[in-house]
Amino acid sequence: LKARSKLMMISEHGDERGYLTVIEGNKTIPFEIKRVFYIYGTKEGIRRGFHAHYKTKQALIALSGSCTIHLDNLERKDEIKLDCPTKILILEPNDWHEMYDFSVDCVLLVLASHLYDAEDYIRDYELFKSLHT
Ligand code: T46
Repeated sequence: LKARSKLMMISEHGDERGYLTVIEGNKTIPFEIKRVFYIYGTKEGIRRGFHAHYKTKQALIALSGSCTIHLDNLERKDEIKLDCPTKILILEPNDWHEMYDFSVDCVLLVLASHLYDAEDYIRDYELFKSLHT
């Protein structure tokens, strides 16, 4: 059975000063965090991603603004809107993903389980299908 990407809500610490939200590796999210990157200043109408991974697990959070994530694990397709900093998408490597509908103020934070490795990307949908069927 394929691991399913899932949406999680995490709690926030709020007081009269505002809010603070924390993510701990192997605790809040189910992997150790080896790499952090963020996507911002995305131009209107842009769609990014178009790949799956061999092993990298990721956690996606829209720290500001919003965007939508298209997921496809060949058994099902989902569209997930990330629009608040306490909503986390745990993205499994076996999900083909595309990100779109970025608001101009969107800052998409990504926490990854592995260091960057171009060889970990499956960028050909036909190859993705053949590996997963
Ligand atoms: C993913 C989605 C959610 C690096 O040099 N190191 C890195 O760690 C990353 C993530 C990217 N790059 C370079 C590779 C490209 O020249 O930055 C450039 C843009 O990366 P890419 O075209 O892969 O960006 P997206 O938005 O298509 O995908 C990214 C992640 O790469 C990917 O793992 O799952 O965000």
